[in-house]
Amino acid sequence: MSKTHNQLPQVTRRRLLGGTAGAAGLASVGALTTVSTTANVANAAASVGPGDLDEYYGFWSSGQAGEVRILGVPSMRELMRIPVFNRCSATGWGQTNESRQILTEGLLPETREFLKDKGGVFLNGDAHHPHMSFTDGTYDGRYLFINDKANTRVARIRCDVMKVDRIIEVPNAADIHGLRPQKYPRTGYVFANGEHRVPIPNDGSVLDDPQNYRAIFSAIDGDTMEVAWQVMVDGNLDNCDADYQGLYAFSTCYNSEEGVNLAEMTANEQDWAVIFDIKRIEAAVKRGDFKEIHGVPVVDGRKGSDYTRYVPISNSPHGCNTAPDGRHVVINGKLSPTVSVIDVTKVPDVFADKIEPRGCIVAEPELGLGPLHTAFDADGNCYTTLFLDSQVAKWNLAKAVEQFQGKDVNPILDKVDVQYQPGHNHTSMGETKEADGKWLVSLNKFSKDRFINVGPLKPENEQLIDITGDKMQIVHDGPTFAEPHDCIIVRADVVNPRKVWDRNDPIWENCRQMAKEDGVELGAASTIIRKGNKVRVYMFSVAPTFSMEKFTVKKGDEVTMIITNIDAVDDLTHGFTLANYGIAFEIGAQATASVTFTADRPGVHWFYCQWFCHALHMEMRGRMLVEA
Ligand code: RUQ
Ligand code: CUA
Repeated sequence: MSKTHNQLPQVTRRRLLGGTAGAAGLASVGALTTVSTTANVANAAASVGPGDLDEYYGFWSSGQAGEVRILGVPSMRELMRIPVFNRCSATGWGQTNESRQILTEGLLPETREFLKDKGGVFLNGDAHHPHMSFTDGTYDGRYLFINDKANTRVARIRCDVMKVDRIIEVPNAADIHGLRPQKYPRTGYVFANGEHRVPIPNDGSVLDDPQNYRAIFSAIDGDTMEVAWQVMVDGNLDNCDADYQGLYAFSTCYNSEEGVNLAEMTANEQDWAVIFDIKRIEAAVKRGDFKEIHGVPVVDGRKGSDYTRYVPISNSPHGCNTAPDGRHVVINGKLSPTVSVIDVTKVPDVFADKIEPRGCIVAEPELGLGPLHTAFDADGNCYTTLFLDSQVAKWNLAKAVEQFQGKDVNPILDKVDVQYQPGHNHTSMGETKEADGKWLVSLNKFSKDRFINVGPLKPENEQLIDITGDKMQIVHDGPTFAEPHDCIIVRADVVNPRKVWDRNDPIWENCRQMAKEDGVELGAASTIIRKGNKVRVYMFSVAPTFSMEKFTVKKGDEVTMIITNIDAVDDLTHGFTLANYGIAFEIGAQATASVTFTADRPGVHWFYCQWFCHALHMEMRGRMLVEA
């Protein structure tokens, strides 16, 4: 496939669809493949030529790798990595004082205590669900939010600089899985599902008594990154989504049995989806109908409560996806071959007890084996991954509703084989009211024979699918390292990152404070300030030099390096690597970064710039002398 791609003429989608592509271009595409014209157009479109720019930003989670990756769509080129829950050797994430502050300030006191002799920060994360902040039902380009299932955290990425600015540990909950921002009126809340049930408080006093384990649904304020409120539920919590009205949130539950092993967890024929009434919960918090645990109001939303409704769904539903029509929420069956469609206009009647909870289900098409997640186009069609069948099913929502009402119609429009076993999928702008029906990415858990063998650990495979025609057409295979769990595809005009840093950026406020205390000016000072055995070294970098050629400290000093990159040119990043001290970090154009270490190895130690910046980049270095 990729060979064919490389041979394709560089015809962009825009040029092609605009009708200005030469007939010769189309003809030569046709000569390389035997598929339909739609596929030819798609193939050319996916082949964004060298120097051509993508139409979409793709934001990819990386599962157990713990970072976020930016891909261009449709080229599927990896453009950038954003360290989040992981430790990054290139950028110093997890090592600089600024990143360590972000990684630790939102931790619970007991976790900080737990990490005290373990380096102070978690080095791993399990990043599943990246989602952008919304305003009025569509992406607003402010933030990305992502969960960490491994260590119960939620991180926020600033889209102006594509760096994390806040990470919180969510109290009371265990292992955050499903995460979605409120779509309307804005984000607002970030809803986060605690997947695993644990005793509350989890202090070791309750052991083998799963009846006393609880799962917790959290609403985090996306502006302050504080937990606004939580809801205790029955069963566990898997995935979630919000409506387009700002009234309800929805979560799937695959363990209504409240079991603790596989047999127990899958015993019941039916589990459920929980619907949360946001207004009622907010009123309860105002009224004081909650228990404060860990400083957070926790509302009781177990069965029979006023704040939730439990909609029975066949065994172990998984994905939860709100359609861009603003009206339907698709609950994906997983162990059942069906998806269940909730009509949000019927939900008020469920809460008013005018209809049974199942009364809000308006369609339940049988799609195939292992439906996990559903994406949407602009024309009322849905695209559901079938994990066991290794397929994506395209089906029409209106037809599925008609079928549910008893009409003899088949809602399934098309199926395509994917390689192999898809989990999430996502369409361009598909989780917003501006879904445009151009591209679908299928994130497949296995690549098997699709690529040359790289050893026992294989890449996964994300496939780009053109959905502009009646038939879905796979146009690109994209191998990726662990684990391209989920992604979103955002129109490029929505995302407008800066080209260089603002010297006043709040991320290095700690450096500004230090400079103020020491009476020096960041970016202008080349000086050492000593207070006892605490030493602060201020320097700046301008290609291809550091402002200090050498400096001297004493063995045992606690040294803080504070470096400002005063180059103001786009793409002129420097780095600071201190040889044989295990220290390296990025300093972007106009940025300041700092690191603190103990100078316990005497001798001459070179520091050098590890980010290629100039013809004399190799010469961009200096010496730290540590006196014995
Ligand atoms: S869940 S494969 Cu972590 Cu996103 Cu569905
Ligand atoms: Cu500065 Cu390389």
